[in-house]
Amino acid sequence: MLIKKPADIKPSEITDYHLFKRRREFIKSGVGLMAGVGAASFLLNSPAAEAKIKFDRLVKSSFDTDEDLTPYDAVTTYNNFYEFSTDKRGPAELAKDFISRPWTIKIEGEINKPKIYDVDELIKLFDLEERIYRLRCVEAWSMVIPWVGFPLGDLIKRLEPTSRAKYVEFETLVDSDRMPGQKKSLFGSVLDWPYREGLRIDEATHPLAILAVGLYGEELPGQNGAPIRLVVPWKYGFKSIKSIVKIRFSENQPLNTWQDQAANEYGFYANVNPEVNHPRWSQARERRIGDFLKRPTLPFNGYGDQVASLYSGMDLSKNY
Ligand SMILES: Nc1nc2c(c(=O)[nH]1)N[C@H]1C(S)=C(S)[C@@H](COP(=O)(O)O)O[C@H]1N2
Ligand SMILES: [Mo]
Repeated sequence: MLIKKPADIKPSEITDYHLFKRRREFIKSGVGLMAGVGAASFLLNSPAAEAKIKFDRLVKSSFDTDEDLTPYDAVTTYNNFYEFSTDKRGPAELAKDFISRPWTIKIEGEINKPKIYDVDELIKLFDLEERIYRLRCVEAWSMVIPWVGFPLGDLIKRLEPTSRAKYVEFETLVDSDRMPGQKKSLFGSVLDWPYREGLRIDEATHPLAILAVGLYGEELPGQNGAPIRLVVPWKYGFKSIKSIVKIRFSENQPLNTWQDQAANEYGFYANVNPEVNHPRWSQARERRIGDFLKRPTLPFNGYGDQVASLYSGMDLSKNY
């Protein structure tokens, strides 16, 4: 992967390059030979036929870990994504052809600049970085993933939150035709859709929190939350909500899906805490996907130096 320093790359250059690559691959696939398809228009045309976007020129983040990466195949075939399946092997099959364009994200609430963004417009606005983060799931497994994304805080700054903006809420798409796990069965719904998550505003603006649009230098596969998802590396994976269509700024603490589902098992904060057990299993150890032996789980998933100060004075065994 060709990595340039931030100073070497103008945002406009990155954008044009993305669109160019996308168009070129689209044409290469043969479908684009229908002639005269411009970069902008083909984005709206037959998205399923498009080749994957590749992000070749990425600013390298300073937050990386040097741990071994979890192989691409593992990252993209062992997933939690209840909109598709409750089986960890299910989303890879059921979401692989997920159509993620066109895609808009409605941003509203306690901000001076409410707006509906097209996801490609967001990709154009911010310098994308490659960031290697751990994602640790509540079910006691973890992965090390090279995400492609931009700091959520950079977007928040642009939206100009009001003084009443204490929390940020996120929602996933509801569309049972495209997300078959949302269909009702005889037993009702698996979850109360839309899937929702929330962060306190200081957590949301912490430089570690990103909106990811890719992994391993390519656009996000459907099963990993295409086209845009949250990655909050110091929290359990369930905080990292996928396929986001709405972001709302609010004064009151929002209810998140898992809290709503089982308040005794999942709290609002969801900081990785090896000392607080999940009621049904221990949180003390985890299996890095691909490893045979489990390893001890670190507080804040190993990001304590960066984020512990956000919670000073809070009893994290109560605010779990
Ligand atoms: N919309 C939505 N987002 C979601 C989930 C989900 O079911 N639906 N699962 C969460 C959980 S529990 C985990 S562990 C991570 C898994 O992310 P991955 O499949 O990319 O590893 O996604 C999180 N984001
Ligand atoms: Mo999870």
